[in-house]
Amino acid sequence: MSDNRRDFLKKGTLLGLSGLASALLGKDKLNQIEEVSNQLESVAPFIMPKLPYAFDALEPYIDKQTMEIHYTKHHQAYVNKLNDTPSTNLDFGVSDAAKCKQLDTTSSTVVRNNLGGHVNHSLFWTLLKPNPKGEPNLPSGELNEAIKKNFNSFDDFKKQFSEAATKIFGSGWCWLILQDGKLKITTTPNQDNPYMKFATEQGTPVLALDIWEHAYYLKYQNKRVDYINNWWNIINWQKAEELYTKK
Ligand code: MN3
Repeated sequence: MSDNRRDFLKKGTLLGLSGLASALLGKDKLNQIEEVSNQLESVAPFIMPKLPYAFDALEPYIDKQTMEIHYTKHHQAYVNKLNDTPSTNLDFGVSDAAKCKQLDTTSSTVVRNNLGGHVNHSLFWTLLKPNPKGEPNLPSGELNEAIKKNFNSFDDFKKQFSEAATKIFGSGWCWLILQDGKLKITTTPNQDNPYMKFATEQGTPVLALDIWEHAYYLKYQNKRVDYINNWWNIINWQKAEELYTKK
């Protein structure tokens, strides 16, 4: 949901509540409620996105317990931490992804890690989709053409992406990004992402793969390669295509 739409809905809800409160409590109470709601909005501007499927929907590739902990504990913690961090010096009138572009090397590490964590996971969830029968899962359309143009073939792309993801030392993310009209594979450490100015490669993410151990350890333990190989079955190529064609 866009920030504008989210704001609109939030304000709509508050107006509805205010109207009810006004009828029940009178105008003074209404003003108090408005004041409290404005304060709430200013201290808690980051919101968890709804997971677009059930925790067990990505089985057998990503198990239910991993998904539940990943979403309700890890992602929620990034959002909570962000909302608990005062005075972030961010311009809040833009999307969360655009807020990442405002960061520089002098920015607070807490904001960098948790804003990155929030944006990366929000993207990651939408780039996954259930495939319980293990049907072939390949890109199509413009994105497929661009992959072939930039990497020779889908198989070459898959190999290069998997290698880059396998080689990440410690925790990080593997990305397919669009940079000056070209597709590129890149990685970031920790919760950095290619929106950030100080990333090795900057661009618009088209695919995102979480390589933190919390994303796979319960099911795969040290076998990161198996997690990566299985991830190809549950990529939401339709969403990737959307990100690519939006450019
Ligand atoms: Mn994660």
